[in-house]
Amino acid sequence: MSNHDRTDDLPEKTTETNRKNVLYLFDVDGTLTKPRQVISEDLKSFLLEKVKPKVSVGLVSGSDYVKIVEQMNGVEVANQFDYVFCENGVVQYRQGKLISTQSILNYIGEKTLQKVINFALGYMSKLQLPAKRGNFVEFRSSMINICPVGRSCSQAERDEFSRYDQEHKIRAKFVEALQREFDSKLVFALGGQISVDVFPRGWDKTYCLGHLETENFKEIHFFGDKVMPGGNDHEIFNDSRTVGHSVTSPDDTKQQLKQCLNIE
Ligand code: M1P
Repeated sequence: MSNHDRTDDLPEKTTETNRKNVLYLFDVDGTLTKPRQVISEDLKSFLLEKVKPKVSVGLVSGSDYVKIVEQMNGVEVANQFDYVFCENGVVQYRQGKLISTQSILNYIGEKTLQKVINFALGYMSKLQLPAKRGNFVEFRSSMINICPVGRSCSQAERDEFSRYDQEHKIRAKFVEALQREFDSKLVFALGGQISVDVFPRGWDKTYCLGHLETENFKEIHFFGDKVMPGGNDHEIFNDSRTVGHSVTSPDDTKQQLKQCLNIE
């Protein structure tokens, strides 16, 4: 599915492929990899050997650089993408070099930051879940990631929380409580499977599009799985500067790429 319907002037398929004027931008978790897992050898080769010769390629994720590199199975692979936008593009890398970064701490200040962290820890302390582990608040350059099960959970505990969350709407209710407590300068978005990302309004994935303004792409295609309202791909998927493609898994991403670029 694509957001083509809302933008009749933008083609769903890339008609004239050209590395210089077409960019394909990919979310990572759920789009190129299973949540927090490493990209498959098959999809990696497909992207770098079949897609990249036709169009420029970039990554945009809520995760930080270290995690993106891990999920691309190493820095050599990550560096082959023309753009690596970490933390929604607030932290930007090209060919392994840090190009720009911003700080949520400078932006909102220590006092507000602590209010958010204290409220979140208080709220989470009252939750009874199938499991609770460690690292409930992860501080990043551009965002705070809050995780009720704790980011140090195992893969099995992550999957268990995800199922429990789908049934009991733990994170959705948490987001509502955060939104009631804090003003609209902050956004609370469902991160991936187990967490909530907190960042200043405007620092969602559309942030990276600002970095691309001077690159003069004729088309920017975005592929993501969390395109529903409240999902962290929603804004960029619906942005008028992109042709959005909604995918359901890494396999679906590959199928859609084959169609868009007429690759066998
Ligand atoms: O998909 C990107 C998200 O990946 C992680 O989410 P989770 O651990 O909840 O699956 C986090 O890094 C999150 O910040 C990020 O948006």
